[in-house]
Formats: sequence, structure tokens, C-alpha cells
Amino acid sequence: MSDVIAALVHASEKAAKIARACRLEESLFGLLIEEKKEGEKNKKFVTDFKTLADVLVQEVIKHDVGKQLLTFMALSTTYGEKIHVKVCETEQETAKLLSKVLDGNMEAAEVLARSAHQNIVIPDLDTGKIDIPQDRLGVWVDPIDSTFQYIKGISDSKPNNNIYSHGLQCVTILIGVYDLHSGTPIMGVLNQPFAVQDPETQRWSGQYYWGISYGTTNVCSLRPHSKNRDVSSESNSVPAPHHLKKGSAADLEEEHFSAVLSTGETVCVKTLLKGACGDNIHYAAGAGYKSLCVVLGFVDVYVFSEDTTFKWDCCSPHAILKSLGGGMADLRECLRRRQDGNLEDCSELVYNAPVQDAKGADRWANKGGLVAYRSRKHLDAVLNLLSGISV
Ligand code: 2IP
Ligand code: CA
Ligand code: CA
Repeated sequence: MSDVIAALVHASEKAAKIARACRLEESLFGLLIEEKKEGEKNKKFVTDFKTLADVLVQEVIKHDVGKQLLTFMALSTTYGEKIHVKVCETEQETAKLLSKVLDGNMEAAEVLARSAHQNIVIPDLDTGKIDIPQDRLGVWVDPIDSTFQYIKGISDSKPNNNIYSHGLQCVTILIGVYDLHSGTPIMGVLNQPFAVQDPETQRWSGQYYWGISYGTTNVCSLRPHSKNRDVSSESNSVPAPHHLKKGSAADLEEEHFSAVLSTGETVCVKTLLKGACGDNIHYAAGAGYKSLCVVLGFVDVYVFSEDTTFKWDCCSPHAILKSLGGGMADLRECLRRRQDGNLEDCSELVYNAPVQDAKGADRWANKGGLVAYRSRKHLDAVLNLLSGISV
């Protein structure tokens, strides 16, 4: 499986380059924004955009990963007729095609085509031998999560306890692989294309994280448990991945917990969590970024009680969290089970079942909300706290 995860990391790195290239040039960026079709609109934002960058990144991932793993490509979104973008056999052909979308702007088209065809060298991930039948695998991709922050492009936001509430740091590229039969997440790559900005050149560099959780094998690019630490030494070219046995996550002896929430969270949930976490409550943009804050141990949980996250937002971080001994639970389903007296079983998000009677993107919404966690103890603390909310 090391070739599969390597292909995913490679694709995410290329995608990150494209995302950075598109942002670099303001005039080019203006050209790249197109408004979403009515049916695809994320309920939360009146003006939600899809960008050419979004489409191109998705096409690059499809092209590159599909080459190796043709059997399991099943992408999250299908884009409308408005934008015809495809990665062709040669850079020249791709540039020609892109220039049509870019109103004949050949210079911009060439820059983008170059990033789409660039070969990137990634270090050996050393995952060890894991046999996963490839015909069981499905993929969820969010080519750019936190589109709103990507378009706004704020570069000078300051972190609070390592967490950026807004800004380009909240943009992520999410590639998750799941078991088509059981719906459980198996591997994830989470790329943060705008992680660090060089104060002199103003150029951004990114970071990526990955994890595999299959059967009793858990391996990831991060250490199992740590809090509020400097992550720069743990991403990208990590010296050696950490292999975990299932259920071996350290048991934290903590009564209090910290949480990251969406600004769009309900007043009721915000108030309850504020009561429990006090100052250890944070707000941040991006479902992928908030999950990353849990992955990195900046907070213990990410709680969201609404239904505006989707399978492509969660599959990748869920796989990484699982490889660290945590997970992503369906909040409402867990609360329902508790109300029925079942305190043991928690219901994890699954990725193969659409929401009954829903249409368009809403078919793949996480209807019951979610709790992303690294330790079961923290999930239980959240469920106890929210046990009174209506489900
Ligand atoms: C969005 C994006 C938003 C998030 C929303 C996602 O994805 O991550 O930031 O809302 O749930 O669906 P919030 O920031 O309030 O958590 P996209 O940018 O891909 O539409
Ligand atoms: Ca998203
Ligand atoms: Ca997106």
C-alpha cells in the first residue's frame, strides 16, 4: 500500500503547488473565480465559489492517482458544463486547453499547466507492508477546503494557541480513501498548502500529514499523542512513521478538554462547550483545518452539530485520526444511542451511504453533525455534555 499512499501524497503536493500558483498573481486569481451553480450551493454561504483552481486541482488528482489506481477513482463532486478542464497527455496540450478557459491568457495558462505536469519528488514514506485489496477502495477528495478563506487570501492572521481562526492557513487539500463495502476510512492525506510564509520573499510553503488505518495496522506521519507543540519537525519529511497497534493510544488522565468550533455553531452548543472548556475554546474556519487542529493535538475535539460538512471534508482527517487511536463520530447518532441507554458503542462516520431522499451535494452531508477526537475519553466527555440537546 505504500505506493498508494505515496501517490496520494504526491497528488496532494502537486495540488498544493497549483493552489499556491493560482493565489500568487492577483490578476490571474480574479480570472479564476466562477460562481457556483444554484443546486451546489453550500447553505452556509450566500456567496460560495468554485474556482478554476478547485477544478484543476481535482483534475490533477484524478489524472495522477487514477493512473495508478484506476479502479477506485470516485470523486466527490462533478463539475458543471461551465468549466471544461482536463489534464492532457502533454503540458502544451493542457496549456492550450486552459488558455481557452482563461480568455486566451496564454501566460497564465502556461504557469498552471507547468504546475499540473510538474514532477514532484517526495521522500520515502516507509509505511511497511500493508495488503489492502484495491477493488474495495473508494476516494473522497476536497480539492480546496475553506474556499472562502482561499478567495479572501488573508496572509497576516495571527494564531492563538497555535490555532488560526481565519486566513490562508485554514485552507486544506483533503484526499481520503475508504472501504467501499463497510464505509470505514482507511487512508488520508491532509495537505496545508499555506502553512508558513517567508517574511522576506512572502512565498508560502506547505505541510502535509498522512495516516493509514486498516485492520490492526495503524501507521501515520505523526506521533500518537502530544499537545500544543511545534509541528514543523513532524510534517512532510518525518524521519520515520509511527506504527501503532489498534487501541494503543495513550489514555489521557485529564478532566478538562479543549475544543475548536465553527463560528456557525449553534448558540446552545457554543454555550455548553464554553462552560466546559472555559478559555480552551477556539473558533476556526475550515472543516479540514479544524480537524487538523485535533490531529496535531492543538485541541482535544472538534465538535459540529450542524449538517453543512460533507463526506469529502471528513474522510481524510478521519483516517488520520483513526490511525492515531481516535476517530470522527456521528454526533446525533451517538447521542441517540446514549438516550437508548447504550453508552458503549459510538457511531463513527461512514463514507459509502448517501442520505436518503436528499438531492445533490446534500446526499453526502454529515447529517448528524460530528465530533473529531483523538481519545475516546474526550468523545465521551463531549457526549455527556451534550446529552441534553435535542436529537
Ligand atoms: C466548507 C468549509 C467551511 C466549513 C464548511 C465546509 O467547505 O470547510 O469553512 O464551514 O463546513 O463544507 P466552517 O468554516 O464554518 O466550519 P468548502 O470550502 O470546500 O465549501
Ligand atoms: Ca469542504
Ligand atoms: Ca471545496
